[in-house]
Amino acid sequence: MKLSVGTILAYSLAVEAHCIFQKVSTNGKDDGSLTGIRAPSNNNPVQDVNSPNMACGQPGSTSQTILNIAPGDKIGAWWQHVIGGPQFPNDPDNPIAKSHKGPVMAYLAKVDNAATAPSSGQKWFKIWQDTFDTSTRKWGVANLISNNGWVYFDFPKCIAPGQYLLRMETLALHSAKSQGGAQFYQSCAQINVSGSGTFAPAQTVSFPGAYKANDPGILINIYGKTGTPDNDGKPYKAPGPDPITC
Ligand SMILES: [Cu+2]
Repeated sequence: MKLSVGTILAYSLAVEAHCIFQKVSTNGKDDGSLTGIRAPSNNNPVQDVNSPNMACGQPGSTSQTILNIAPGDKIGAWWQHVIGGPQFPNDPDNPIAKSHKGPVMAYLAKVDNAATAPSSGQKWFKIWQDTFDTSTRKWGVANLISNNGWVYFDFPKCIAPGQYLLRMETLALHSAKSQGGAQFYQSCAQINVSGSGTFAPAQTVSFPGAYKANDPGILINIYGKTGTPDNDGKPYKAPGPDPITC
């Protein structure tokens, strides 16, 4: 097997260059570090799609806070290399190593009490994703990096009021050509949705369960013919269901 320089570089950079979703903003207002968030305490990815940690990451920080969100709000989710931000001044791997390419996704699960509901056993539906732009050949993660770790999306207007877990996931595919090589980074935010939406998902998925180790969006060589991580400019289908439409 011939390895490209890009592939070798990606493997060697992969060791500690991970990330954690750790903060939400609502309409530009920062909700504070780990406020209303269930986040892992270290930045190691989940690599076993059958792990219970596929839901909200490895158990780490907990919060009693439930964040208030209204349908249509502009939601920000903040990813950094370690809890709190860069690992050290001028950390080149903050918010995540540039070798890491892949989609960023958001899911919701309806719960009775977002502060106490277990992360496992929930019924999830996807509300947003930033996957791969075939025209610019840019991955969702590249947009996260250029926004200093922030990803933004509009909270769907149709979501029904009540409490939810908001699962934010970054999937890094730089080592995904071997089964078990894809890196999943997810945490969950505890939210309360106001308003008068009426959306009820026709289909939901489980974590673990939604993804298979050999899904084409998970077991994939993104380096293509030239050894650059651009999927040869071909469309990329992220794992899991399509995002809902309101
Ligand atoms: Cu990593």
